[in-house]
Amino acid sequence: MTTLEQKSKLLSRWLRHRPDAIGLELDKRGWVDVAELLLKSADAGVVLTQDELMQIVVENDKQRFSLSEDQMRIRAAQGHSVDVDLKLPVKTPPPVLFHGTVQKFIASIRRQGLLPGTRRDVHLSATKQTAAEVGARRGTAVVLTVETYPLLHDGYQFRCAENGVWLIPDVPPKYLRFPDK
Ligand code: HQG
Repeated sequence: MTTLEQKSKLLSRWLRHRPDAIGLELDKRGWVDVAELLLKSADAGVVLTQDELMQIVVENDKQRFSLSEDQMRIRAAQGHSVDVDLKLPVKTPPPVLFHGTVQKFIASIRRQGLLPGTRRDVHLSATKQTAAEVGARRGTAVVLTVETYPLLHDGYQFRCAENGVWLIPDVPPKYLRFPDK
């Protein structure tokens, strides 16, 4: 049996990275029809009811999924590797944001700055705590500080996903503050 948590992880995978795994096509803003998603999921052997889907959307710890206003379509709020443009509005960030990572990436980040890797954007967190949790997925977290004013001053644009994750295409090293030790 597939648990609700497993179904939620599959949804993340399909809506961010591998829609093709169940024959889905995201539109250019990342949306799919809920009805089509439920059908294709069942065809792929994962029975997901409308109620379960709504429960996943509402209860998801990081609010990873967004529903359209009419609730007919769903998309991942952020974290895509597939080519979508969510058209999130540009937004002024708080003066300081944080990025959680691990020591083994630090030398490379000092050289290249923060790069999005396989995702479409670099993810920044509004609190140190959240950044520490993001870093801790990979080991002992190292939290970098990003002063946003110099980036804004130099023309960088920030967007904020519906779940509060801040997105920026990249952050060159000169805008990053590394922990002392
Ligand atoms: C690192 C999770 C070497 C970067 C989280 C990170 C987040 C570099 C990794 C969301 C680098 C990319 C995103 C450079 C960045 N050289 N390494 N120049 N620039 N990195 O998973 O930010 O559970 O794509 O520090 O909570 O860790 O999936 O990004 O360690 O919100 O919903 O390269 O994923 O949310 O890793 O995490 P990721 P992330 P979900």
